[in-house]
Amino acid sequence: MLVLALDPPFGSKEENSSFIRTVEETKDYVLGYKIGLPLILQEGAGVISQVKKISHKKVIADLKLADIGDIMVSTLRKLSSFEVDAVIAHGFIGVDDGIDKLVEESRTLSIDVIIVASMSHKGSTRYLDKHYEDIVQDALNLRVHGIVVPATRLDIIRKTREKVGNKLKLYSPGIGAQGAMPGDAICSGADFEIVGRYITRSDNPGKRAQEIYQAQLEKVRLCLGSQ
Ligand code: BMP
Repeated sequence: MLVLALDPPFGSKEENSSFIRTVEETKDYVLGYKIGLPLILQEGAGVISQVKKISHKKVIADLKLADIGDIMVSTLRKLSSFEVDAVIAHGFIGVDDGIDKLVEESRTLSIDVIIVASMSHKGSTRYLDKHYEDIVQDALNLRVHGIVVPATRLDIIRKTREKVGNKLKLYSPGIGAQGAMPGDAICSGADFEIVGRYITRSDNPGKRAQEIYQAQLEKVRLCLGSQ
């Protein structure tokens, strides 16, 4: 249920740490890792296969792809050499000659595509959320693996789950540093909660990840019990 966003820096200000230690200490509590531009720019793209090798968990490359189809295909091919399991792409760029090409190539390379439908920051309401329903429909039509919906706005998660049934996996960021509580997104219909700084900036990331995992389990037990 927990995906750890590996964004640097690691550890608190007092105690600087490394992504390696964070992965080693958290791998028993997470289902996978999300690696974005900050860590790739810091360590190089080889960090993707390195995290996979240390953790034996799924790795999602979060480059929020938002280009013409051919260029996203070229990026995807490069990422495949680092054994990435999934990539995150923006849905707002549209399907024709865009996401359709990415999805077609992803099938050849056996890489999952996760499409951003709505984001966790406030600004998402200004443009992105106005097209959120169309983006979800595109994701359904393309039969991609999943979409990103915000843990900071649980009504969107509920609405999305109602619409997509079990056809898409829902990934929800916004827990901890952005204010959402562990377990609430899952109780609203998400499959995975993405947590970053609340764990990565802790001096004891393993303990933090375990606490979040336990909090998720408790909350889910309560919400499933009340159904
Ligand atoms: P944190 O828990 O530290 O706020 O990190 C959240 C992670 O999820 C970051 O890696 C961020 O890029 C990502 N994310 C997000 O916060 N909101 C979104 O809508 C989409 C994201 O990918």
